[in-house]
Amino acid sequence: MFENKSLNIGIVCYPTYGGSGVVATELGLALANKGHNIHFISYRQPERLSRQYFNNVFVHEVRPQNYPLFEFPPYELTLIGKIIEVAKFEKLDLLHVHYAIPHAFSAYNAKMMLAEMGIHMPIITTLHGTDVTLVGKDSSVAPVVKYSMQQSDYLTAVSEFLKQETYDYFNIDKDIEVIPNFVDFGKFSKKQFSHFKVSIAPNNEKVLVHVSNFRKVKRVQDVIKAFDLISREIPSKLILVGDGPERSNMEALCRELGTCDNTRFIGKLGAVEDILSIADLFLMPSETESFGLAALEAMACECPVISTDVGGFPEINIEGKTGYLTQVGDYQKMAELSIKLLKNNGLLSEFRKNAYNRSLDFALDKVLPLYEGLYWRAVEGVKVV
Ligand code: GMT
Repeated sequence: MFENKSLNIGIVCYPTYGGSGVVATELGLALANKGHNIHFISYRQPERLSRQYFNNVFVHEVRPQNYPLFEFPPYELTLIGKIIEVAKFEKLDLLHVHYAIPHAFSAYNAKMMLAEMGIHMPIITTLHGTDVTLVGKDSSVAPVVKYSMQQSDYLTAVSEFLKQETYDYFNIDKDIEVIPNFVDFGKFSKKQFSHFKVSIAPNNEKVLVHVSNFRKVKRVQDVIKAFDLISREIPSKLILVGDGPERSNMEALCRELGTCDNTRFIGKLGAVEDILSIADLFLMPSETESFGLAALEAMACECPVISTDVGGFPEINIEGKTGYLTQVGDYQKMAELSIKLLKNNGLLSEFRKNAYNRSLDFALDKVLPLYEGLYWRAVEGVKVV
């Protein structure tokens, strides 16, 4: 019905290396590929946009004012101002905000001010995780988060877990649609990198990988402790991708355990898929995880996952098929299961295949129409199937 029409879509997001920032950016690029005009609004150019030029993708930076009076420059105010400017002059049809704090609140205020100017702008808020499960629960912001969610025209969550968690904690009276995160197989698929594998694992050691932003919630210490046990049984290498507040502590732990020679901290590598292509196992011991996009990307590269059994993990990682689910903090179990899998090449190949097949359920071309359908409903007030 609307196949030949394009929309002017505003996307408010964090410009981060992983998580909601990446989902927002990849979604915007996929929509741009389909002919929509995409306007990113963020405090910096989103990481994944710096690689290529797109004719119909625009970035609008939010620069909070600095004034000696402001110990904390008022980001939300500047964001509201920027949303109004972009909506008005770029004739946005809708605004999609990723991560509720403070984006949903700023979007609603902008919407109200635009209404006074006779401009209607529907708002879609996508909840990603810590905006509900961690930061959003803080009593200093919880009422504002709840209010902003209520005021959004449409609310989506990236997993059934997150939807339920939002209802349980915030007790909101609003429909939440689950639209899962997705994987772009054009980018994430197993590539032949034998030269690369040789340089990382010259003696054909097994390669274990972890990717995260090294926040406490990721429990990177469990990866390092599990690897210590695994490497005593199986010749193996550990690659840690990403960076963040816990990085120094984790390097110290490696030194303490004596595993540094077999461990590489490679920082915020852009081409994560290169590392995933040579990985035998992906470890993700998070304390909570609404979805676990990094695990899905590993599975798309035919890499099984051992994760915790919390949050949205069981919705992607199928116990005993695509990997295993362990209790939070049980790094011994994580090590035991890793050893079992890595010692049995037949089982490992079967898990690799299962992981890939499962990841197909989250292919970009399956998920993108769900967002597009929602956009048309928001704009036209009709249901598109
Ligand atoms: O994991 C983080 O700390 C970053 C966070 C974010 O919002 O950027 O990630 C959340 O959103 C991702 C994309 O939807 C999910 O894959 C992550 O599971 C989720 N993180 C948590 O729930 C801890």
